[in-house]
Amino acid sequence: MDVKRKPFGEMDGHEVDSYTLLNDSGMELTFITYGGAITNILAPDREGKCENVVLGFDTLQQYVEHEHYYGALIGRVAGRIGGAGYSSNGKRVELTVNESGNHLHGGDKGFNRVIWTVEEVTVGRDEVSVRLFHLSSDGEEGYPGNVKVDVTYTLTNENEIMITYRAVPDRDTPINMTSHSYFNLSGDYKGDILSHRLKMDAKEILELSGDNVPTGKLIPVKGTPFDFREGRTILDGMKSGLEEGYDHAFVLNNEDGVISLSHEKSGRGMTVETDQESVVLYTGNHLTGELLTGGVTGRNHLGLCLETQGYPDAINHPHFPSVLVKKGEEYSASTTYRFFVEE
Ligand code: FUC
Repeated sequence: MDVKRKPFGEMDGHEVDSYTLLNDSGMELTFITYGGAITNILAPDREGKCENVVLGFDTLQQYVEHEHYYGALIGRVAGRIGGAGYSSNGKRVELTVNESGNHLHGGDKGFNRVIWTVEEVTVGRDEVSVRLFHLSSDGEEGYPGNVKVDVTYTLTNENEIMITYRAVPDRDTPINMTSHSYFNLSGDYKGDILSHRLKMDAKEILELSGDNVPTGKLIPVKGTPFDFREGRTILDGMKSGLEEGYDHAFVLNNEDGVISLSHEKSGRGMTVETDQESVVLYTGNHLTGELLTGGVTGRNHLGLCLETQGYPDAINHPHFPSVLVKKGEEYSASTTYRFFVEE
């Protein structure tokens, strides 16, 4: 077990570092302090070959310029907030508008665009972890209150990656964080994600309006392209009536909140376990041709995101589980990704 730090670049006079967490069987997790973005995850295939299973770039400049949130930490609030605002205690709070009249992924300068401070590096016998810190200030992107945010990346000898989020505001504010990695289990982007098989115990999705904002209604998945309860490939789901791909929040069944993604050819699999109420499945429907790690060009459906979180736009739907964190209270969330190989 080890953690290695390397300079990754410089932004506005601030150094950006990359940290690589290594376990004893060759698995690696690399992230950068800019956006806390995961740049690389090396995971073994059936033959034991470790290859990269997330989309990422080689340079800081690309991370600064692109618009797809590759691997980044998302906050204060993931997903869209309809009308870029909400009402709380009889007062209207206006947030930055950054997508067709709405607020997306924390605004123009969300948690994906700040340089996180490394607070603590821990190297244990069977796990290593790095804790990141960001002080989100009062009024940032319209949100009330200062928020002390920390995120810990942990890699274990069981080939698990754990992401834990904690945040304490000094005024009431919505907080709903996630991680925006685009997974591709084929290894070094040898294929797209259409052949990946996804299984999850989600009986409902959130209905969306034309601009992708939840309407407040839940729709049963039975008999729709959204039914992954028995497991199916992404292509199979899309062929059943969703040509463009997925960009939807699925309601997780808390008793068995395990999601499983696998890629038959390489034998790689990953389970995702979370304490969050929903997961946004985004199949990279609008990826553009940037040059990715290893010289591969980005394209649609080259990666898929499983963004575990509270319900998007919950702040505008009182019957959704609340994402409002009260002054002095602690927000916490945790998601574990366990990599395995199929025989
Ligand atoms: C996802 C989606 C969005 C968006 C973005 C890059 O979370 O919900 O539609 O395009 O990430």
